Amino acid sequence: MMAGCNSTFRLANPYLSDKETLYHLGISTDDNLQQRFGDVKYICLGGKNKRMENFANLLYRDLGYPENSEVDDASKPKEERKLIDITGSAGRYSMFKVGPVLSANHGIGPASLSVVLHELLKLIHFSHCNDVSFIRIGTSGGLGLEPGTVVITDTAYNGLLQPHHAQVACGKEIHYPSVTNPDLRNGLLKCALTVTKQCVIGNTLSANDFYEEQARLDGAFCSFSEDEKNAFIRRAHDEYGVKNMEMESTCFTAMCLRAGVKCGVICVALVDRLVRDNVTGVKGTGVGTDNKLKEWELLPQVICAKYIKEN
Ligand code: R2B
Ligand code: URA
Repeated sequence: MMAGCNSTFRLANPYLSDKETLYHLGISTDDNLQQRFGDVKYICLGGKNKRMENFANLLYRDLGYPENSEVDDASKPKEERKLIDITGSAGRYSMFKVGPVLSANHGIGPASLSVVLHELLKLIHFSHCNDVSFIRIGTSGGLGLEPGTVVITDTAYNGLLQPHHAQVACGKEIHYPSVTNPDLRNGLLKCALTVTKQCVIGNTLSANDFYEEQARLDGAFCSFSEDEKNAFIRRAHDEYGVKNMEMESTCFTAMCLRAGVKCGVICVALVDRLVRDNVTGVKGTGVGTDNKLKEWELLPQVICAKYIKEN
């Protein structure tokens, strides 16, 4: 379990063999992993497959169409090559390789995220990568922030406002710390401030669901009053320094820390949860400016691409 700057990344699991299938990624150890992925330095993850495909295309252009990308036809002129989805027929996630970067989606919540993260960590283990950083670029609900504000996570708190990820294994719960890497988060902040003034570092509440655990009144069920909701969100903000809420950062940071890889989380806030529940800027909701969502979703991508280019 170590990943020093110049040492090859190794997972400590003694049960791993030399022959493994990364089932949900549609890859196995027979697929020339070291040759194809040994140069990977960044693994960028976000919820939606389309967003991560767009991010890969943005990066492909920004990095000047690097040769060590996985494309449809390397005999075509660079600008005409199309990035391919490496996960092929597995059908669960999408993943693209652009130079030293993998861009993949993780779906919604820790269950979906943890599956892809296990397999990505195994991928960099079998590929003998070194010095890999993991960055989540996502969306969130802000607390006391203008929609469109970028939040870079310091510590991730679970829905009970505890600063750890609770992993259940063999009927027992084990708590793992859930903090981002200080150098990575400060580097992301520095970069973000060159893109937008609306950017903060803060703690993130990472819930197991979008509705009740994020204290929304507008789910199919609601077990609390509006006063209880407001008191909870206020407490998270005032006592725990929570700036945003999403659904993956405790699991993400905890798994990265356990593996010994650097991690950062950069999310845009789509709604101020001190004001309302429903996400603003979405066509048809009548709240905020229609179609702002696309513009806001681009912010973490642009910042992350810039960070990668400059580091
Ligand atoms: C943010 O947005 C998703 C829910 O809409 C979830 O994946 C998250 O963390
Ligand atoms: N994603 C979340 O998990 N919560 C929000 O409020 C917005 C996006």
